[in-house]
Amino acid sequence: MREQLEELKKQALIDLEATQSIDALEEVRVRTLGKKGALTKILRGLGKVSAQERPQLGVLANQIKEAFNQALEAQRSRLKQSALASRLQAEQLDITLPGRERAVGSIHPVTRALDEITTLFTHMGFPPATGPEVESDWYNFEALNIPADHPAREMHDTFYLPPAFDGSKRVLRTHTSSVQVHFMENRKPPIRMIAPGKVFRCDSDVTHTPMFHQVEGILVDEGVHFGQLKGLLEVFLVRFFERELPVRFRPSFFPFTEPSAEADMGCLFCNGKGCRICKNTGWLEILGCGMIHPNVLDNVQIDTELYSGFAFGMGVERLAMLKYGINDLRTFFENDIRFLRQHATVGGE
Ligand code: 2NM
Repeated sequence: MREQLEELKKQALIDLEATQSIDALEEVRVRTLGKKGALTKILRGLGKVSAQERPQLGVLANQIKEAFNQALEAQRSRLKQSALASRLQAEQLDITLPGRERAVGSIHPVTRALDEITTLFTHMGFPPATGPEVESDWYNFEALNIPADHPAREMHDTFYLPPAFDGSKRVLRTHTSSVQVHFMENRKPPIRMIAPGKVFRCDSDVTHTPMFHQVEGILVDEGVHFGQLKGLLEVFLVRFFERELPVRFRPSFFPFTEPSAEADMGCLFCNGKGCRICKNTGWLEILGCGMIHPNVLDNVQIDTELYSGFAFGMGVERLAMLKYGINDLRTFFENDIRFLRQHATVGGE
């Protein structure tokens, strides 16, 4: 019995030490000290041992049980330790690695130019108004002194839409002047506003896109004259381009203004000396303007005996190209993310 116990102890301790996992450890424990375990059987069998041998064997069996339990717990904590160590190794996290960079959006240069133009005119008393992009013949043409048979209609290559339910013609607006017609017909002078927005012309080549942006403005009041218009536009151009600039006005023609003019500004790239950009003239054509034609004021029930008005209009893409140094109109609409990144600004500058 004694030898049996010693042998059991020896084997159990060897088995314990050989375990590689908590499961294997548990298996050894059950085999030794479980209900049907080897040591349990011996302990139960003590009853049959002679009264003389029983105390000594009992003490020995309990010592073995104690030693086994101690070795079991020691092995359990070793296994736990090494399981933790290998988890720490496998799940290692380098907290000194730089964070993953996130893409941040930026404002499209056309939107930026539109916003800047709108802000400058708002500060000078010309707040923005909007109107529909799908227009009737009246608002896009007739009210603006452009009759059906007039050659000026061919100045704009119009996108025609299917007629409205009442059979009336519909077009995509070819200029934002239509917004000004809506605005004037509901108001009495003094009237001051700008109309920033998209316009559409059936034209597409290196310097034309079928959709582009305009800002047009009007002032209607008593005694409005061309000198005020010149002053306003000169101040606007100096502020928009953030530098002193010469500005000149040349006679021109628009059906909705009389007289009409085009404004040029000194070339930004050669300071008027002449270069490729200004085609050696020293000047850049920048906007159109004039005194609102009396027929237009009549069409919106504004008394031309009492009131006069000026109007101006500019292409936003052209201004954006000059200000931000963009040399190809098409890059605005190609949606190449590299173009946006190249022109991205930080902190709203
Ligand atoms: C331009 C040039 C000249 C213009 C005229 C009007 C209105 F509605 F009052 F008749 N709005 N905008 C105008 C005048 C626009 O753009 C080159």
